[in-house]
Amino acid sequence: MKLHRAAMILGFVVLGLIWSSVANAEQHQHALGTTEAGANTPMADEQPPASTSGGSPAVSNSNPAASTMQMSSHAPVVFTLRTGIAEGRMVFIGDGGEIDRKVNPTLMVHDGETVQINLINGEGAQHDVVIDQYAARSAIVTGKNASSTFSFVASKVGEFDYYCSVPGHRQAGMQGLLQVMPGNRAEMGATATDITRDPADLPPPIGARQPRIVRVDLETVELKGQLDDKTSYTYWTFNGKVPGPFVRVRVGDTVEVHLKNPEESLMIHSVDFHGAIGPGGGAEFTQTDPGSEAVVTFKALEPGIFVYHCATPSVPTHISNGMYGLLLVEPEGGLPQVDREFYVMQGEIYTVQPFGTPGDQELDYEKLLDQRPEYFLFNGSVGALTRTHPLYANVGDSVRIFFGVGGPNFTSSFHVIGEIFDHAYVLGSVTSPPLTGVQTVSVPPGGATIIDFKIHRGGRYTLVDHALSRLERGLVGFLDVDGPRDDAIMYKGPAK
Ligand SMILES: [Cu+2]
Repeated sequence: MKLHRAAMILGFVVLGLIWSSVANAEQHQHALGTTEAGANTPMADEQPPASTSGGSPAVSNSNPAASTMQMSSHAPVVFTLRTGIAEGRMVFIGDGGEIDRKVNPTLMVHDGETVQINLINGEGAQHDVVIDQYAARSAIVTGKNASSTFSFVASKVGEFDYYCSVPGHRQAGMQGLLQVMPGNRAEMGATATDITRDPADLPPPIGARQPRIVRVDLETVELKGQLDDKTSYTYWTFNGKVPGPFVRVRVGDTVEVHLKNPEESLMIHSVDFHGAIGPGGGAEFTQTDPGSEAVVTFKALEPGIFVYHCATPSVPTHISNGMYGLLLVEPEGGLPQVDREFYVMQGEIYTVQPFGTPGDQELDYEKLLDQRPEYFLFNGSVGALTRTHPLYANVGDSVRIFFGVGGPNFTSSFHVIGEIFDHAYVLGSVTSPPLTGVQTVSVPPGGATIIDFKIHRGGRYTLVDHALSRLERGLVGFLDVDGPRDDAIMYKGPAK
């Protein structure tokens, strides 16, 4: 009996591993597909650019990304950047096509397209071009007219910096934007908005300062948002994103909350701060009609990480639709410093149609009452933390995740595959010492935690709720770590 159960559990773990390696392979194609031609070798200096603007490049055949991706039938989108001086600054200058002669041009592509960037050295100093979030980079071009070409698949929607990584050059002006737009070129015009909160979107630590009055502006925005690639849903949000803004104060602060409900709203909304002491956590004073605004002020008496949410009946409907966020009340002096902080929240969505159905979806109130969600989500949508906003870090970084559950109903068994939490502030308490060496933390709906860990090696780490069936309903995130992928802690093969 016991053995049978163990076998079942093992089966699940193996399935999970298979899944994550499949996901890994899929998501790593852009990294593996990053190819470099031309180079910093003296020989390459004498070669002409692999391809100047616009022409059909020869590299696509040798590009593993192009041969394996579904977009392989499409020719890559080619940009040529020439290094140079403009207005006394070091810059990239567009060469040919729509970016011709533009200084640090914005490179606009669509999700899933293969992007090829040619770099030509225009004045002779050493340069390269790097896009961190795609782990994509050219070789360093040394000497005038030296060139390098690389390509990658634009598999993440958003705006990403490209820049020269030679020390000082980015600061001197060698920086521009790669803009990856959702949808492919042919079928644009979807009206759904990206409602996902970037997990890197949170205010910096407060640290040591005196208590003061902090104003918080919340707007209750109802909007049609992208639930999945081809699926939209009418979200109710704080400030247009899920979760709502990360509110950061210190113990002793006076928090003045302005809750504005726009004219266009259909519903009354409110806010209940779990970090506030008083009627309804503020909800009694903030029930707000469309077109009105309410103000409530509370003293942040207790440090900790706290959920806030809309508390207008039916409350689970408002929460499920996206109305939740985190409030961090820092203890005096702040939390121990880390290199990077992230903001992640988990929630459920209950649609009439099954998970994965394309088109505009509606709330199924029966399923909500029965606690039978179709979607489990990090930061509001399927792919929020894999396709749109994966977490990024470098080897050696210490990473902190503020993790909360909006719910409304399901406890999360939060886990990062391949890591152990060095510290876990269980149940969101920062006045008790954190636990050390924790694999998985249990976070209830309306609860939150803080975990941190140091990263020893590069690669991809996967954020999950270890109730892994939920992974098949959208609940997964990636932490991509740049840096060496091997160390003495784990390696393939026998002990050395
Ligand atoms: Cu509401």
